[in-house]
Amino acid sequence: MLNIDAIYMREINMPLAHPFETSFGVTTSRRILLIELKSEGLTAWGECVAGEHPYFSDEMIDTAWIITETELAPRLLDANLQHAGDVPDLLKQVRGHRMAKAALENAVWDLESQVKKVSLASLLGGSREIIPCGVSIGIQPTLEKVLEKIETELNAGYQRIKLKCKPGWDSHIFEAVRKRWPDILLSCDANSAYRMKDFDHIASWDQFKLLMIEQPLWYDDFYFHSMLQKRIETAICLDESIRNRRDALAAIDMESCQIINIKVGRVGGFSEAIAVHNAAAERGIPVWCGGMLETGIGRAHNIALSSLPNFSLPGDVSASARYWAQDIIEPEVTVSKTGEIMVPTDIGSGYGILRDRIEKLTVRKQMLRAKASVTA
Ligand code: OSB
Ligand code: MG
Repeated sequence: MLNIDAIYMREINMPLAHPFETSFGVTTSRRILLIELKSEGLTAWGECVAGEHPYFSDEMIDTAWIITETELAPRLLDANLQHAGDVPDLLKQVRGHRMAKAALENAVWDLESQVKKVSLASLLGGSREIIPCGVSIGIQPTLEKVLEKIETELNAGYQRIKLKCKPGWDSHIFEAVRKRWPDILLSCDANSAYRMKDFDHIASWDQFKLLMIEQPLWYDDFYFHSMLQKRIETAICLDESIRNRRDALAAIDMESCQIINIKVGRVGGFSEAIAVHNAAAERGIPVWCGGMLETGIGRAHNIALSSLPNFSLPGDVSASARYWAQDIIEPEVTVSKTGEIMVPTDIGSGYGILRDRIEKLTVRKQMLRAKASVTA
């Protein structure tokens, strides 16, 4: 039913409209691996969210490229797939490389939604018609600049402001923001920049009434986050630590977090993202959809995922124009004055792909075909 005739791998290079700084570094331009599946006249797309460097995760675009080319794509091309949900089983012999796997699996979900003539959101089990949106604001050169950025995003309607933080860029920023906006939904994301010696310091942020503190400690930790959570009132949200459903169960059971950020690439694809979503929902833990500076292809997939019922907090899924001078989809993703994105109801992802523009941005390309496919 889902026979893949060919897989095109492409690297595109796209400069960001604004540099994005986190506790692990600055990104000014993205190198992105796109997956294009060809199946019986249909075309489906996936985006790999692995970064330029292995800083957020141990994957990067170059490892994703080689593992896709040599291990993952051949398995997909040889398979007799009935359902996109069968992809994880097909790829499970390969350990890790979840972002590379997700790009392929998500493209198969896109394909299946086209074959079944339903929206991607409904195929995933989504029910929301609109999704609430927040923004992630990188570390800025000055306090004035961060206040300016927040003002712009609040005026645009965004419902939640998340500030990237690190030692030296934290309390005085939160204090200034809270002084000016006492009541906004405000959170922070440390991307693992703190250690046990910082527990008292982090506890002092309770006064700022943050909605959550995202991934304050080690990227692979549950135990010390649970120790920290016992010491503070503010909810901890885990991002990097949650690789799959079992991690979510462990983190919830150990009380390492009260909120989970779901990134479809980080957990290895839509199947696992849905599993994490469901595990959290059954245990009363709210989730929200994280972002990885995606182009419109990954962004459209994030929107579809965010339509599932337990995505009850505003996500990091925001307008195309915040990232790109021009996106590679049409229409671009826009956010309403009330900080919401309409979930498309059209067949597939609901966005058109600007193929000519992608072609212009392409710096390398590779076509892979099924071994069994015989050309007459
Ligand atoms: O930790 O959420 C993160 C971007 C790159 C890597 C990690 C993260 C982020 C963001 C940006 O916070 C979210 C976005 O796409 O706007
Ligand atoms: Mg994060």
